[in-house]
Amino acid sequence: MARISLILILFMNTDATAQSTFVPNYDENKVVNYSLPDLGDIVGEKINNVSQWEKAKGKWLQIYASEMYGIFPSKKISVTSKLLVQKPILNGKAEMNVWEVSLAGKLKVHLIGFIPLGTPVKAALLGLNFCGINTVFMDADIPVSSKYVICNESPFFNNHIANNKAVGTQEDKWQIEKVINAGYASFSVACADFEEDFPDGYKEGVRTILANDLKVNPKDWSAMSAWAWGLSKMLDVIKTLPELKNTKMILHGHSRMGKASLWAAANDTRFDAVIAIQSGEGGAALLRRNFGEGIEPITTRFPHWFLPDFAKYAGNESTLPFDQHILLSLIAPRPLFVSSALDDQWADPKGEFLSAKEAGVAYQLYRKKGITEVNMPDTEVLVGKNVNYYIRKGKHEVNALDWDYFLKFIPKVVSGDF
Ligand code: GTR
Repeated sequence: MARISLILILFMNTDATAQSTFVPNYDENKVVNYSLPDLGDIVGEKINNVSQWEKAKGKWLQIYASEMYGIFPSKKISVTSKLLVQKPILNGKAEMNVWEVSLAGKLKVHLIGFIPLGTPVKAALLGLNFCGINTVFMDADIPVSSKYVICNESPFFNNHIANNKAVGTQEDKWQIEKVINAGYASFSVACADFEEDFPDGYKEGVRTILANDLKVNPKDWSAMSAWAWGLSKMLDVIKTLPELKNTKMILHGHSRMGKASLWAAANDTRFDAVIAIQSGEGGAALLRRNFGEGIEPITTRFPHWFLPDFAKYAGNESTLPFDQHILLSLIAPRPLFVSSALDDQWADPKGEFLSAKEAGVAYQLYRKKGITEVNMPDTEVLVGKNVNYYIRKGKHEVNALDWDYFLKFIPKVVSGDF
């Protein structure tokens, strides 16, 4: 196990900004006993109904903002868009659009949207991508990002900057054709357009450029909040498209983007559902479980993802006012899908399952069912009602099989029939 841990640490540190000496635990017998905060802890009373919970929700959001993710700005700014590319794709089954979106007239981001043609759009998906919009689909007309992106594989990227060859390199993760065939639109934006993913990234991102417009000090929020807030701004644009006005909007995100998606949906109730894929530590997984990644390595390697002060909970997880089942509860009663991968023990699949299961308490307040299974399901068995959970064999990635499961969930989001 020690050797596996060492290999894992070395592997996981490939995109690290600082080295952590942390040794992850992968032994279920060594998980400490913990008790989880109750939904009502924040208001000092037992929550018995939706109106009590709706009041407590605001307080939980505040405490997440002050202790972990930082502020999710609420001040309205101007969001305008200009269409740069519009063309039919996939033999006319869909239309590809690329917009240049201007935030407060100061910061430009690129949003790509694939919209089914000749059929009403059943639902729309939105997700942050890691490496630029041209990586999600193979089409040379998609602008190439000039930002520092997370990918760095040669010959597609040099020093984390994409070149023309990067086009379509992440298309397996997005499965645009599968999504279009199912009747859904798919939108994507690069996290780097809001903040590049390194500690000083905030200096040229929304936190700095829009500090006066949003009336928030850059230090009072984090990269995670910047990405989550960026999703909300993209929703402002999508909501102006006539063919999408009344469709359900489903957020999805993998790993660090899964964390950002959960935080976005907790704050912005216009998102009708969330698919959090292997979101792990700082996402769906319980923070109190000392299994896989912990607060120490995540805050050492990625100090910009959360408020600096969040690091004080490393080794002191029991003093956290919340745990991540509360974050998931903040999404109730909207449908939620938590997905894991067996070889992705770093993200603590069991911690993701237990958190999703515990969030069911909030769903019950709305007379919605969560996960009734006591134990983790076998691989490739979808469990739960309004909260779904699934784990598949294999590694930390999003693949075609994952999408098959997401495409079982989305029709239920559309019909409300769980
Ligand atoms: C890892 C990090 C995880 C996860 C992952 C990813 O290095 O430790 O929390 O976010 O990156 O985003 O792929």
